[in-house]
Amino acid sequence: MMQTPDPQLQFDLKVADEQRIEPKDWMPEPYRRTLIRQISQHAHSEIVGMLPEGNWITRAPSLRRKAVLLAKVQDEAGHGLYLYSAAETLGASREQMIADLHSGKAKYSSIFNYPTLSWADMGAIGWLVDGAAIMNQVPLCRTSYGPYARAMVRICKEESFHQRQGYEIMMTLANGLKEQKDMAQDALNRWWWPVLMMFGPKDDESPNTAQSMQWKIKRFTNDELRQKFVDATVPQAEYLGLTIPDPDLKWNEARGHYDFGAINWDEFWEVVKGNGPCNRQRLEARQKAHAEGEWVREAALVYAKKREMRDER
Ligand code: FAQ
Repeated sequence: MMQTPDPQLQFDLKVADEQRIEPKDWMPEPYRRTLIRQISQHAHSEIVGMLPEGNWITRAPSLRRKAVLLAKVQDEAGHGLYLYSAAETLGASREQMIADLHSGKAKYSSIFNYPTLSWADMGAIGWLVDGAAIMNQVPLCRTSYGPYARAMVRICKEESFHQRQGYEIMMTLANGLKEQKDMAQDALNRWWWPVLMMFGPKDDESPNTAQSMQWKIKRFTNDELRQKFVDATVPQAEYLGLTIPDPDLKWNEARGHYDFGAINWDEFWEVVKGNGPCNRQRLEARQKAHAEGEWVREAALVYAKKREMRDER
């Protein structure tokens, strides 16, 4: 690669050459800000995303299901922590990121503002929400910022286990009693459209996509990933014998893709603005957990000081 004293040119050449940008490299300020925004919102999504499923840990129908769900929710906590650490390498402080989540300033994924009403929702979340997350996150393993790309490799491996465990719940319900199959269908009916919204606004209404694609932070646009998800998921629903709640869903031979119906973008923006069915409840749960964890943070600080004093001696 050409060596140049111009840092902007050096950065552009590195990105063009598929090299990773590392924390100590020079980077344009808007690139840093975009990454902090996306990575911290991604971290918040993992942490808030523990709540809808955490709601079912005590009510899982068997010991095996409980152990699996517990492991999944713990993985999500881990993902949040790697992602906060990745954002910290860009100069963001953990305290500030968390304060922004708690004040409602920072966004997190719209999907986690919907309620989990039945056990079948654990199946639908694993199958569809984790399925959508993988579709979006596998390309992020090749994102241009090194620490984010490396965090995504492990996260994607765990997400694929999450997706399989959800699909397995759906298979059990879909092949069970009529009541169980109805529960699975009801969960699919309620989660399908919010899951399509997870990919973000349509490309022509997505202010960040063009620049993020140019910087190779994003590798596909929101609409491209949404289409890939629909194409991959329709045969999975057919295998389950369940019906996707979209009368306009139809294979388009000429495009080689499924056509699908219109997404309710008014609903999406309402949820993003804080007016979804569970936004308030989710934020309150996080604020409460943070306040109740105060003593842990205090104890950790005192302990770190003690060790420092001991090491000085
Ligand atoms: N919800 O210009 P764009 C998981 C905002 S998976 C809320 O298109 P961008 C795993 C967007 O921030 C879920 N807000 O933005 C799990 C922007 O506002 P801002 C998390 C949304 O960044 C599974 C504005 O709309 N995954 O947690 C949403 O280029 C099961 C305009 O949008 C990630 O975060 C939305 N759905 O593209 C855990 C993946 N969509 O920030 C537990 C990484 C858009 O300018 C259980 N993130 N907005 O104020 C990304 O790939 C991107 O950030 C997108 C949005 C694709 C989400």
